[in-house]
Amino acid sequence: MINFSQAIVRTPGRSLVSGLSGTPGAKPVYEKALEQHQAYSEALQQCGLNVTCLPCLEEYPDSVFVEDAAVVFKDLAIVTAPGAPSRAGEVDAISSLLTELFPRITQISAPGKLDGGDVMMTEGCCYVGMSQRTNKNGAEQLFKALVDYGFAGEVVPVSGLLHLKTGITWLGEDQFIATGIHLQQEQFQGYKLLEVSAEQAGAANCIAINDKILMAAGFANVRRQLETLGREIIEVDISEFAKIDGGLTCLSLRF
Ligand code: CIR
Repeated sequence: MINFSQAIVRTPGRSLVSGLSGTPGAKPVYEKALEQHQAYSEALQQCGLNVTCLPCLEEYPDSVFVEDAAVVFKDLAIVTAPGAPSRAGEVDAISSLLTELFPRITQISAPGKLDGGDVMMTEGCCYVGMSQRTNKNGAEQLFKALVDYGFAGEVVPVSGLLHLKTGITWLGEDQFIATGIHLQQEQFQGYKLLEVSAEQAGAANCIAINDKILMAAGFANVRRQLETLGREIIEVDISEFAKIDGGLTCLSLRF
């Protein structure tokens, strides 16, 4: 079981419609995104989390994806160095809250680049995706920061998807849910992999919290498979965020 008690989210601004997207012309409908964001926060509360909601930042269209700006674990917050130039300033906007909440704080610095969406932490291992947004130097800085916490560090190739956790997420113990190249990667053989087809790839980004699993709405086949794990499944509609490549994990920091 993955135990958390707190989450941080950020209200989307109207500028969300100009968020970075791999799909040309994809534009979230702002009012719908606001409703979905509210429902997402409520789902986190339903999982037992106390949710802190930060105000929107119109100058950063992608700032609703708070997961990319920091990695948090126990008493440590690591402020990242987002790989997209338009997102670089998001880290300053979250640092002061992190300083209040976490006794230890550190920062990934140039030439390191790291998006939180590329960081998947399991019980003893911190996997970092080598996506377009994250580089080896960024991963090494993160591994160094986590050494005191007993984590092994491993880099994982990412291809065809935005971040590592777009394609694979940890559901606790020896269970992952994955799609695409992650199904074949050597690192994950020997674990239980719940297989998601390329057509359903949006379902590979789940959040296991306490005794529940949050999944993106609209993937009935994957839901049936998840149900076999014996945990309560909560579906959350994030269609507006998915238009600009956002998944469930990227909308919050959980600790
Ligand atoms: C971006 O391209 O940066 C945003 N439009 C989506 C970020 C999604 N973040 C994540 O998966 N961790």
